[in-house]
Amino acid sequence: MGKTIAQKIMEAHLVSGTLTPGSEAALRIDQTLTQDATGTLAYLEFETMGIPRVKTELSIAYVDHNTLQCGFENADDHRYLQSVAAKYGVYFSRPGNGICHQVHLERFGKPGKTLIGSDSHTPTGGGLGMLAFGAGGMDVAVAMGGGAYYITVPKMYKVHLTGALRPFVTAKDVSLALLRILSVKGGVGAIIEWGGPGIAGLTVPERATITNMGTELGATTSIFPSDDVTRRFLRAQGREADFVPLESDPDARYDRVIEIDLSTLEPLAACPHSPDNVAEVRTLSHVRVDQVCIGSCTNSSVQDLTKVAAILKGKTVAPGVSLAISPGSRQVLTELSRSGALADLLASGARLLECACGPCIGMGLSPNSGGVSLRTFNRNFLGRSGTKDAQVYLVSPETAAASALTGWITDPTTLPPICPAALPERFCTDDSAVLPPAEDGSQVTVLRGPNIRPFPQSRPFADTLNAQVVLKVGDNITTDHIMPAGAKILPYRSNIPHMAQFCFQVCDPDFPQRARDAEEGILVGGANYGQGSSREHAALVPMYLGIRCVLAVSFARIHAANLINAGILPLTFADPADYAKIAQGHTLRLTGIGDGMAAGKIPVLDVDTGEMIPALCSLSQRQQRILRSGGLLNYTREGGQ
Ligand code: MIC
Ligand code: SF4
Repeated sequence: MGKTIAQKIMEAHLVSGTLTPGSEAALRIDQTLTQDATGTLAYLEFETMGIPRVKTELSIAYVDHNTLQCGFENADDHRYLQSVAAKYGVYFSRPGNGICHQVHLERFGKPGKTLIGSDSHTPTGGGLGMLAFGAGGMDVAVAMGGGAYYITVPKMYKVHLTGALRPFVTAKDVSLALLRILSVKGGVGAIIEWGGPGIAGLTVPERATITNMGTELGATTSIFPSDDVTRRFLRAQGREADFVPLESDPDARYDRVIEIDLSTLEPLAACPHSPDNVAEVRTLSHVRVDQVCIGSCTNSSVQDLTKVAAILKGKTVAPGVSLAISPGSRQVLTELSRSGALADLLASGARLLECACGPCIGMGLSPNSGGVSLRTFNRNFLGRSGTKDAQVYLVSPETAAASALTGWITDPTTLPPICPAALPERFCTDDSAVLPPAEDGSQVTVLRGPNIRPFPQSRPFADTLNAQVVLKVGDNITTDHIMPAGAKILPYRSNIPHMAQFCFQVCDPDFPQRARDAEEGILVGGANYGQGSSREHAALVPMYLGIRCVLAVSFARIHAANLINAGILPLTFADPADYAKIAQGHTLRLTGIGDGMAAGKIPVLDVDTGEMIPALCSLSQRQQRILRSGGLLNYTREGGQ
């Protein structure tokens, strides 16, 4: 039988297991990336493994999230990352060099290779034909040490593109069109391969916008073939030698095929507060705009910002709008300044921000109270911007620029044609902001600031658990609900005790105290619990607060893995209707946990109602062993593979 692109790459990297969908496979990982907000924990975890040097082909530590430095914490973390990278054989991308996914695409990604990154948007590399997964920091630490990455083998979906995009309709609109079809849960358990004649007209940065936003579908990852377009991109980056062709076999089988005719698409927007709440931009023309932010790992390439500059050229931003632009990388900023596009952006009244995540993760630029913010980013979860009552819409750079000029949400297809500056045949490829590791790491001292606190200890599971439901939440709870980010909290990513006071702040500010008082607790959640970020803090902090089990209707992939790694038992309702039967404050009794994990079902008694609630756990043998040890770190220390 023919194979899909992902199946070919998985087969070439298979360490153990089989590629049957639903079974567990262990994959050899060629490259890893970390960013600073998740990287500190990943390297602390790596250090506990006692391995002198990383064993991957390439490991790189980026600094792009916590660059505001309002106190000593971030700067200390940067120093820690730089020193730990130098010691253990990891390249270090300095703050200001750009957003991890953008820089990795430009300078390091290679078709056919495997990549895991401690950031959920690592699938951006799929735009280049990489098999790239977002993962928790512990999984990245294990991969750096030469260990395999374990995945539940996904189903295969194909999106078949025909036709071509009309002017001012973009890759972002393609992503939003798919989110409208599939929703934020629709990609769970699947790898999405993009193909069909329509892909020939999409550049690598456009493909990367699409694979980046595949994360919002809950997909395991997304991937494009590696073709002439890929080769041209790599040539322009001075890396043609990294090109290998990759395509699926003509008789490859897919579990689902979705057809999209690009020529029928129009500009779309994701309305508050979910990326799948999609509407046509033309239907939103009554919405007045306060802020426009252009950038993030989704839409900050030279191509994106050159088009924005062409729309803004010779015009000025509406008086009621604050327009902020964060280029994705130093390369992007350099190219904009070379072509003159930067001058056009500045002349329009745009505010230029650092090449970093910035407003996307609430690091500055929070909107005004009740403000409407148009963002070219990938997430508009409640409160993520830093202003809880802000209304955040996700749009393309073209829609963002058109709206910045009028002060209202504006369909860019109503604009006159533009002539953006031509894209360079050869990009400026100055890697001086990427520091190579020390040749002899034993001479390097790791520098730790006072904000780096010891890692919380999880406990092995007993056979019975008797604990209170300390919080019950609904569907699509994101990791931004569980462990919010933003300028006030992000500096404490290496300080779990400090972060604990903000856990579930958006849902219930009393949760941390209640959980502490209960000593051991259970969380009850709806469908798609833990969607969004890969931050393992969303598992480690609840673990620190005594949470032993999460009983939900269903889980997002990376978060379920992070719960297991943290020693928290993820259970699903055998009958989703039982979700309604359990109330916050009830006591649940789980018995026969050891045998139950092996059998895939654990009986749960609601002590308050006397009712049995059958619960399921689909855990591989390795995951059962991890939970019995009380988490991945304990398991690895005990010699587990
Ligand atoms: C995000 O976009 O939510 C983040 C911030 O990049 C996270 C990582 C983190 O929480 O540090 C992600 O996507 O994984
Ligand atoms: Fe950074 Fe935003 Fe991309 Fe996350 S989604 S990596 S915060 S730019």
